[in-house]
Amino acid sequence: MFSADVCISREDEAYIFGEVMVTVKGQSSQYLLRHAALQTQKVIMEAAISTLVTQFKTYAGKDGSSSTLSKDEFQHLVASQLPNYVKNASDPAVIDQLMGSLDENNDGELTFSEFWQLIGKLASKQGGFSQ
Ligand SMILES: [Ca+2]
Ligand SMILES: [Ca+2]
Repeated sequence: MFSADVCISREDEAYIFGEVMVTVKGQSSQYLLRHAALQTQKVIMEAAISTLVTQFKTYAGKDGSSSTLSKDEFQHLVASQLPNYVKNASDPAVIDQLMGSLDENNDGELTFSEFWQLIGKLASKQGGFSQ
């Protein structure tokens, strides 16, 4: 038999503090609890945004303008970072078509906001949201 009693003693923005009394086969053990509070959700999202920006800059910095993605840079980013979401990224026709659909001003380079549309589309698809 297993039972657990949780007693919350204090919580702040980042953590919930308390004690957990776990009883297994009549033997009780007490543990101090320090559990990340709801804040965790926000931190995970911030980390995701930071990753997107960092990766964009890394790939955009390889040639030409360091703040935009050339077709080559875009192809490398998609092939290595989004292999399960964008199939056949090694096919130049797939990259041409995808890049064309994102490059709003048709200058052959993707700014972060042009690139961001792809993330939005992939995220909507992943979540099953209508577009
Ligand atoms: Ca570039
Ligand atoms: Ca552009």
